[in-house]
Amino acid sequence: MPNQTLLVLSGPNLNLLGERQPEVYGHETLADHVAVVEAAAVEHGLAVEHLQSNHEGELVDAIHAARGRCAAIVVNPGAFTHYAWAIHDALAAFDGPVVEVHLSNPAAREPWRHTSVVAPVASGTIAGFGADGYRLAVQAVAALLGR
Ligand code: CA2
Repeated sequence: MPNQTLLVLSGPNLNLLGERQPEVYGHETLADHVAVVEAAAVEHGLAVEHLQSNHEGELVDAIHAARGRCAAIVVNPGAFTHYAWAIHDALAAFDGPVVEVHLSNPAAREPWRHTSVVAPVASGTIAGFGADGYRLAVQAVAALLGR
Protein backbone atom coordinates (compact mmCIF):
# COMPACT_ATOMS: atom_id res chain seq x y z
CA MET A 1 0.00 0.00 0.00
CA PRO A 2 1.49 3.41 -0.96
CA ASN A 3 2.24 5.80 1.86
CA GLN A 4 -0.46 8.41 2.32
CA THR A 5 1.02 10.85 4.75
CA LEU A 6 1.81 14.49 4.04
CA LEU A 7 4.44 15.92 6.37
CA VAL A 8 4.06 19.64 7.11
CA LEU A 9 7.08 21.35 8.60
CA SER A 10 7.12 24.81 10.14
CA GLY A 11 10.35 26.57 11.02
CA PRO A 12 11.39 29.02 13.71
CA ASN A 13 9.02 31.62 15.14
CA LEU A 14 6.05 30.38 13.14
CA ASN A 15 4.56 29.32 16.50
CA LEU A 16 4.10 33.07 17.08
CA LEU A 17 1.85 33.59 14.06
CA GLY A 18 -1.26 35.59 14.88
CA GLU A 19 0.44 37.36 17.78
CA ARG A 20 2.62 39.94 15.97
CA GLN A 21 3.12 41.48 12.52
CA PRO A 22 -0.35 40.57 11.19
CA GLU A 23 0.22 43.10 8.39
CA VAL A 24 3.01 40.84 7.11
CA TYR A 25 1.89 37.33 8.10
CA GLY A 26 -1.88 37.66 8.60
CA HIS A 27 -4.10 37.11 11.61
CA GLU A 28 -4.22 33.32 11.36
CA THR A 29 -2.38 31.16 13.87
CA LEU A 30 -0.22 28.22 12.86
CA ALA A 31 -3.01 25.92 14.09
CA ASP A 32 -5.35 27.67 11.64
CA HIS A 33 -2.96 26.91 8.75
CA VAL A 34 -2.59 23.29 9.81
CA ALA A 35 -6.40 22.96 9.93
CA VAL A 36 -6.57 24.27 6.34
CA VAL A 37 -3.96 21.73 5.27
CA GLU A 38 -5.82 18.90 6.99
CA ALA A 39 -9.13 19.85 5.37
CA ALA A 40 -7.54 20.06 1.91
CA ALA A 41 -5.44 16.91 2.35
CA VAL A 42 -8.35 14.70 3.38
CA GLU A 43 -10.00 15.44 0.02
CA HIS A 44 -7.02 13.77 -1.63
CA GLY A 45 -6.86 10.84 0.77
CA LEU A 46 -3.82 12.19 2.58
CA ALA A 47 -3.25 12.18 6.32
CA VAL A 48 -1.24 15.06 7.80
CA GLU A 49 1.61 15.12 10.29
CA HIS A 50 2.80 18.52 11.46
CA LEU A 51 5.94 19.58 13.27
CA GLN A 52 6.93 23.12 14.22
CA SER A 53 10.42 23.56 15.53
CA ASN A 54 12.74 26.42 16.33
CA HIS A 55 15.70 24.03 15.99
CA GLU A 56 17.29 23.22 12.64
CA GLY A 57 18.42 19.74 13.69
CA GLU A 58 14.94 18.76 14.77
CA LEU A 59 13.60 19.66 11.32
CA VAL A 60 16.47 17.70 9.71
CA ASP A 61 15.60 14.67 11.88
CA ALA A 62 11.94 14.93 10.85
CA ILE A 63 12.89 15.02 7.15
CA HIS A 64 15.09 11.94 7.62
CA ALA A 65 12.26 10.13 9.43
CA ALA A 66 9.91 10.94 6.52
CA ARG A 67 12.08 9.05 4.02
CA GLY A 68 10.19 6.02 2.76
CA ARG A 69 7.33 6.79 5.14
CA CYS A 70 5.72 10.05 3.92
CA ALA A 71 4.46 10.74 0.41
CA ALA A 72 5.33 14.45 0.32
CA ILE A 73 6.53 17.39 2.37
CA VAL A 74 5.13 20.92 2.63
CA VAL A 75 7.66 23.13 4.35
CA ASN A 76 7.73 26.72 5.52
CA PRO A 77 11.28 26.86 6.83
CA GLY A 78 10.87 30.38 8.29
CA ALA A 79 14.18 32.25 8.43
CA PHE A 80 16.03 28.92 7.93
CA THR A 81 14.92 29.34 4.31
CA HIS A 82 17.72 31.78 3.75
CA TYR A 83 20.75 29.94 5.13
CA ALA A 84 20.03 26.44 6.47
CA TRP A 85 22.05 24.21 4.17
CA ALA A 86 21.46 21.20 6.45
CA ILE A 87 17.75 21.45 5.62
CA HIS A 88 18.65 21.74 1.92
CA ASP A 89 20.75 18.56 2.15
CA ALA A 90 18.09 16.64 4.10
CA LEU A 91 15.36 17.58 1.59
CA ALA A 92 17.64 16.54 -1.27
CA ALA A 93 17.65 13.04 0.25
CA PHE A 94 13.83 12.88 0.35
CA ASP A 95 12.43 11.23 -2.74
CA GLY A 96 8.87 12.65 -2.88
CA PRO A 97 7.49 16.07 -3.82
CA VAL A 98 8.57 19.00 -1.64
CA VAL A 99 6.54 22.22 -1.73
CA GLU A 100 8.06 25.32 -0.12
CA VAL A 101 5.50 27.77 1.28
CA HIS A 102 5.85 31.34 2.48
CA LEU A 103 3.03 33.48 3.78
CA SER A 104 4.77 36.67 2.70
CA ASN A 105 6.66 37.20 -0.55
CA PRO A 106 10.32 37.15 0.51
CA ALA A 107 11.38 38.40 -2.95
CA ALA A 108 9.57 41.67 -2.26
CA ARG A 109 11.18 42.17 1.16
CA GLU A 110 14.71 42.77 2.49
CA PRO A 111 17.56 41.61 0.23
CA TRP A 112 18.65 38.91 2.73
CA ARG A 113 15.29 37.21 2.21
CA HIS A 114 15.73 37.02 -1.55
CA THR A 115 17.83 33.84 -1.41
CA SER A 116 16.23 30.50 -0.58
CA VAL A 117 18.58 27.56 -0.06
CA VAL A 118 15.47 25.34 0.01
CA ALA A 119 14.11 26.36 -3.41
CA PRO A 120 16.72 24.38 -5.40
CA VAL A 121 15.59 21.12 -3.75
CA ALA A 122 11.85 21.92 -3.77
CA SER A 123 9.45 20.82 -6.49
CA GLY A 124 8.14 24.39 -6.37
CA THR A 125 7.53 27.39 -4.17
CA ILE A 126 4.30 29.20 -3.24
CA ALA A 127 4.93 32.63 -1.74
CA GLY A 128 3.01 35.78 -1.04
CA PHE A 129 -0.54 34.43 -0.96
CA GLY A 130 -0.92 34.45 2.81
CA ALA A 131 -3.15 31.75 4.25
CA ASP A 132 -4.20 30.61 0.76
CA GLY A 133 -0.63 29.40 0.26
CA TYR A 134 -1.18 26.29 2.37
CA ARG A 135 -4.29 25.26 0.45
CA LEU A 136 -2.45 25.86 -2.84
CA ALA A 137 0.48 23.80 -1.55
CA VAL A 138 -1.80 20.81 -0.88
CA GLN A 139 -3.26 21.16 -4.38
CA ALA A 140 0.27 21.15 -5.79
CA VAL A 141 1.18 18.07 -3.75
CA ALA A 142 -1.95 16.23 -4.90
CA ALA A 143 -1.21 17.07 -8.54
CA LEU A 144 2.41 15.98 -8.20
CA LEU A 145 1.32 12.70 -6.60
CA GLY A 146 -1.30 12.18 -9.33
CA ARG A 147 -4.20 12.20 -6.85
O1 CA2 B 1 6.73 34.51 4.75
C1 CA2 B 1 7.05 33.49 5.36
O2 CA2 B 1 6.28 32.53 5.53
C2 CA2 B 1 8.44 33.40 6.01
O3 CA2 B 1 8.91 32.06 5.88
C3 CA2 B 1 8.26 33.78 7.47
C4 CA2 B 1 9.58 33.84 8.22
C5 CA2 B 1 10.58 34.74 7.50
O4 CA2 B 1 11.84 34.72 8.15
C6 CA2 B 1 10.77 34.32 6.05
O5 CA2 B 1 11.65 35.23 5.43
C7 CA2 B 1 9.45 34.30 5.31
C8 CA2 B 1 9.40 34.43 9.63
C9 CA2 B 1 8.33 33.83 10.43
C10 CA2 B 1 8.25 34.59 11.74
O6 CA2 B 1 6.90 34.72 12.07
C11 CA2 B 1 6.57 35.55 13.08
C12 CA2 B 1 5.25 35.62 13.39
C13 CA2 B 1 4.82 36.44 14.40
C14 CA2 B 1 5.75 37.19 15.13
C15 CA2 B 1 7.09 37.10 14.81
C16 CA2 B 1 7.50 36.27 13.78
